[in-house]
Amino acid sequence: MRRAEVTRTTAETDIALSVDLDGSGVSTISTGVGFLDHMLELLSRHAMIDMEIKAKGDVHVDFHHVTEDVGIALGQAVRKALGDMKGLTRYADVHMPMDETLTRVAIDVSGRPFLVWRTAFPTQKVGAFDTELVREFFQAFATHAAVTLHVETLYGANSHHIAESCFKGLARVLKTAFALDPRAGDRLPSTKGRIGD
Ligand SMILES: [Mn+2]
Repeated sequence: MRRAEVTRTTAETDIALSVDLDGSGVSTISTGVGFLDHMLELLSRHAMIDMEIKAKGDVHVDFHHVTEDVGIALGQAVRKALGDMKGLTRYADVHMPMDETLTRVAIDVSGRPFLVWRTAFPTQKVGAFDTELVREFFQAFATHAAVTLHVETLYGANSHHIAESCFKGLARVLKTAFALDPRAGDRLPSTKGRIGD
């Protein structure tokens, strides 16, 4: 059972979240931030990871804390759910189109947190959401899931499309990299015999 729950409470946010890596992409998501809910729903659907996420944040300040903290909690839950990583596919990459936008996402479920971010947004906001928070989410997720993640938008003109291509790209690399490879059996995907350091 590759499932995990995380609760995380600070003075800024209160988050309860669960994931099932072997789900069918069903989610119940409520963060108080419409655009973030939209991104997390499509992340769940295209990663085929079931997600329940309830988050309350200090959204009267702005959406920064809740976006970053959901990224932290989701990363922690995913890392927990991955367990011993035996038989894991580990690597994946995708070119994700979204109308005029094309974003490339590559992952190594390495146990080593790293984010390379080469994505810029033509506008400061999508609706009420600050586009710079997309990077904050990815940074928090990569750090706490302990994955090496490269995101590069090759071209694109619409901020909503650019954000969506990043999240859908993440979804598809998680789906592939988290899949168990039947030929690997219970071996770790590392000639070193361990993942993480
Ligand atoms: Mn959309």
